[in-house]
Amino acid sequence: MRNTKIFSAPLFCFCAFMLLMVQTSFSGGSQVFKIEIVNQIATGPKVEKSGGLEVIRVSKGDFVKIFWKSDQKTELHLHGYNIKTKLLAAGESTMVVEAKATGRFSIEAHGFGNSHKHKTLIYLEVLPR
Ligand SMILES: [Cu+2]
Repeated sequence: MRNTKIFSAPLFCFCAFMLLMVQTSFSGGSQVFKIEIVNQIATGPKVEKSGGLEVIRVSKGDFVKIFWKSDQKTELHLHGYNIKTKLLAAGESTMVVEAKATGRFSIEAHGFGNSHKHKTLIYLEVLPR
């Protein structure tokens, strides 16, 4: 019984902190995208085509979750935000972005398989509210 008292205070603090975090990060909308990369081409529902490449379009303040799936091993790099996500062949990964900065940011593959060539796959476009 003594142990429960010791653990309840930090747990309460942690929960209160998480609740605060969730509230602040959800000040915008919550956006979920599922992107599949096949033969080094990224597509998915809810993406738009602009300037020859697909675009993930969100608004400033949005909490963006991108679920990635790829047929080849690669490392994704969201420029500007500088977020990197590793993907295994036939694997899935999640990229989480708090869309604080507006603009168009390229999401590059830093090599596919054993190649190290960089290739822009898709853009993240953050529009002002
Ligand atoms: Cu890069």
